[in-house]
Amino acid sequence: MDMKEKIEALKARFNADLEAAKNSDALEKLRVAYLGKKGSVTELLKGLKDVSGEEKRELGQHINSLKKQVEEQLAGQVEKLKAAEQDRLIASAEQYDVSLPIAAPQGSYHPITVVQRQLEEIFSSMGFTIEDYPEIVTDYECFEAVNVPKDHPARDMQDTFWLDNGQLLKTQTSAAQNAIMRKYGAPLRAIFPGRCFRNEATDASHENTFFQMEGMMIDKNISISNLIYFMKTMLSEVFERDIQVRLRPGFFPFVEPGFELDISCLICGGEGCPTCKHSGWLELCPCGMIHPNVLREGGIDPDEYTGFAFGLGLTRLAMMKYGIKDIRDLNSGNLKALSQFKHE
Ligand code: FA5
Repeated sequence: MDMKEKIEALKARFNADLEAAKNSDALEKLRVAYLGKKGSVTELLKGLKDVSGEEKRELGQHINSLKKQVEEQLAGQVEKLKAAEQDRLIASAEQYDVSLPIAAPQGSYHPITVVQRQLEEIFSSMGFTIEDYPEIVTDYECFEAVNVPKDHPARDMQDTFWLDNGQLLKTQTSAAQNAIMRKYGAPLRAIFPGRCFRNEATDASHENTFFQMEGMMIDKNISISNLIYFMKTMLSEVFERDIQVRLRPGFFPFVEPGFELDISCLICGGEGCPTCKHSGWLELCPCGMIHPNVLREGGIDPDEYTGFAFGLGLTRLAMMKYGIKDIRDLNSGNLKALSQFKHE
């Protein structure tokens, strides 16, 4: 067989081989068999060295055009296979309708959030601003600025969690009083809800992590009557009914005089239960007239201004409003318990 016949035979064989190659592995083998170092086309080109003159030029052209044809056909076939593979993947992909409505269960706000928002609305309608404050504070903010010097026995009532740098997790929202007085000066009306932390032995009404909402009103001639009016308005709006309240003397170093405002336990109707420690009453909102030392430390002249402050137990208020018997359910993250209190 002369060279020309060999070229034609190779062409025919390649076409048949290409027809038979059904995947990319087979195509790669074909490429090596024809165009590789020892491939058939490469061998033909090598054979040209034994041919001379005009015939060499003519055969060279034939072999090169065969080489080009092999390269192009192989590349074309690779593309075809890729497209077919894509079509196959698309056809086998899971089909879904993006316009279908999703029937996922709807969540709801936590009972404490609901009560907090309700209180924020009540107090902002009475001209109070709503303030945010950090949970990690200094000893000065939490105690000294509110008339609880180092070594004061009142500190024993509020053991907390201390950081290595001397800061602490705030035990009471009163920790923000000083900064807010310094921020606004007098007159001022502000509420500041926040999470508080105490090293507590937990029970049905005590958690180590709970919410309070502090409020302050400072102006000329503010008296206990103003305090009682705001407390009554707030409670009647929250509970949307008459509830029994009692005010008794209470000691807090940052108020003088100080009171404990208790509400009749709504879990047992005042009969006595574990939530109210069988007393029929629940401590809800300590309050009082701001101590002159606290006003002075906040940059406000106590001879010119007076004010009241209160520290509402927001978590306990939520318990009373929704009849939650055990405070520990609120932080449990237990959806079975919490989803009973569905709210928009
Ligand atoms: C205080 O924290 C004062 N800072 C409140 C205050 C502010 C008084 C301004 C006067 C003027 P007390 O430790 O009693 O006070 O806490 C206030 C309320 O927070 C309590 O009545 C109670 O409702 C709630 N509370 C306190 N400790 C816990 C606890 N461990 N778990 C749940 N609620 C708590």
